[in-house]
Amino acid sequence: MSGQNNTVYLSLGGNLGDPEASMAAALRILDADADTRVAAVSSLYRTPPWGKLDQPDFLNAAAGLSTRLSPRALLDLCLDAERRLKRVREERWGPRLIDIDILVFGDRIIQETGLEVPHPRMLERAFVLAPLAEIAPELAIREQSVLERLRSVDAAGIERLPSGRDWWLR
Ligand code: A4P
Ligand code: MG
Repeated sequence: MSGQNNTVYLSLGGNLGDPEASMAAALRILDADADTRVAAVSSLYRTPPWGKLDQPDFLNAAAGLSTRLSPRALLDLCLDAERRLKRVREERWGPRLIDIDILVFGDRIIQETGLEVPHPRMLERAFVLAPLAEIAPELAIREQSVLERLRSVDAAGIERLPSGRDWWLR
């Protein structure tokens, strides 16, 4: 498919197995798609569990892509990458090997079954906003920049790891 190029931001996370390796593999799968290029990746962040508290800490990261895929085709690619990396989809907000969420897709607002963009819970989640602020601090979502939004949520316990931004290529 060859539509227009769009800038997309993703959130990646996991807290089972080797989340760094799973997230790196996922980004390489996306980058290998002929219509998609990984343009920016944040450092890795260690984050306390959100939602369901009695589970291990997560590793989280954000990525910026340039893609000609439609939102639905990109979602399918992400879900396919998750499946290939054997994510077990069990309890909501529970432990996982890898989770990929589409945060923002150009300036589109999408409210379909199985695809909501901007991601409805991203603005409440410091584990999403902290990595995203590293690569897109000025990105506006509902008329507020990611950095401003990050300053208004509880980011206690979130730690930026000294991974640099090339960890997914190693
Ligand atoms: N879906 C709809 N919109 C989207 C979108 N924008 N991007 C649909 C991706 N998927 C989207 O996804 C289930 C379905 O949502 C997909 O098949 C797709 O059709 P999901 O990720 O299992 O669940 P969810 O409903 O998206 O829930 P949500 O709010 O993303 O919560 P999760 O993913 O269950 O939460 N704590 C820390 N510190 N770090 C984390 O990464 N992650 C979770 C997982 C909980 N706590 C965490 C973390
Ligand atoms: Mg999710």
